[in-house]
Amino acid sequence: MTLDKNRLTIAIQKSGRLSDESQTLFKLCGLTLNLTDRKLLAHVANMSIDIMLVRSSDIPGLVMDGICDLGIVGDNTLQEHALQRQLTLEANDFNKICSLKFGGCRLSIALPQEMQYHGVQSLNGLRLATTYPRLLNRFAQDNGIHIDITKLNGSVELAPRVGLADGICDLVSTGTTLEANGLKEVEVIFKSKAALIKGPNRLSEAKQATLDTLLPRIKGVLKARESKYIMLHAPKDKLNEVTSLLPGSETPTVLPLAERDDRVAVHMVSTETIFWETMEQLKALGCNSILVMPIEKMMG
Ligand code: PRT
Repeated sequence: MTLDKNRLTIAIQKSGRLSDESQTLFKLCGLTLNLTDRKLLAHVANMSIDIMLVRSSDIPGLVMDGICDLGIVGDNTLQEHALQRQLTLEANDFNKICSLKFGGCRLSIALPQEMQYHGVQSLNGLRLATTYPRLLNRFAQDNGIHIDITKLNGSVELAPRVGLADGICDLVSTGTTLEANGLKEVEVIFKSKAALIKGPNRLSEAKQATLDTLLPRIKGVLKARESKYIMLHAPKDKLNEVTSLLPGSETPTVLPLAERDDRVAVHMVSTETIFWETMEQLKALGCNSILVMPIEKMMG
């Protein structure tokens, strides 16, 4: 299959930490995907979109060079690539359309547990191994220190143990890998999430129309993920107190209950997490049948 100039091309990670979430996002947006392990370009059956399955590290270049119209990639990979291109004076234009709220991690400097650390100056003159030399170098420059950087493409955590470096600068999410390798996190230098990015070129009318349909759907899926639908029965005279316990809620729908003049049914969407404590407070106000439900899609 070759690229069709009227179809929006989106690059996503073929396999790895961002691939499942990217595919799920598109499925929730109603795209019918036919992805198999061997396919590198998949035709979306019900929209004018082609999905290109590639390595995460190739996505910024593909988008910046206009080979793909859009891409989903971690901010870490994107910024590292942009800084590298700045150095080599290559085109590095892109627009971040939106943050996707998955793939969250931080790029951190970590040192062996036993090593003394008294702030950023302790890093001066150290040798650190990393897959992100440009981001680490920017951190060193911003802090007026010198770091001797060793570039590694994988197994970065092993570097101090095998004498390749004094410490590392790598992605961390739970911190388990650092701990398992006898390392402690001392500085967070960059925070990252997956992002939807677009290249510098103006889209054709047909592609722009597809993006105009897709984007509200993506935003709707993201908003729905953060929101909850709440249903409860409340005493009529406590309605204000009940709704004030649910910040971030839209105006509630209040419905009468059969054969009860003193109580009403309340339905609302809350954009904040509803904790058990909030439910207990609602119960203490006299509410019952309190249901908190996930929302699959939202629009408007
Ligand atoms: O596709 P390609 O091979 O080019 O990319 P890749 O090798 O970077 O792929 P992958 O799947 O490892 O990572 C893809 C993206 O996921 C990264 O660029 C980040 O944006 C994001 N991400 C989120 C992470 C992590 N969390 C993460 N924890 N990427 C890597 N890790 C690794 C980290 O390098 C370390 O080895 O997980 C380990 C630490 O995890 P914890 O949970 O023990 O702290």
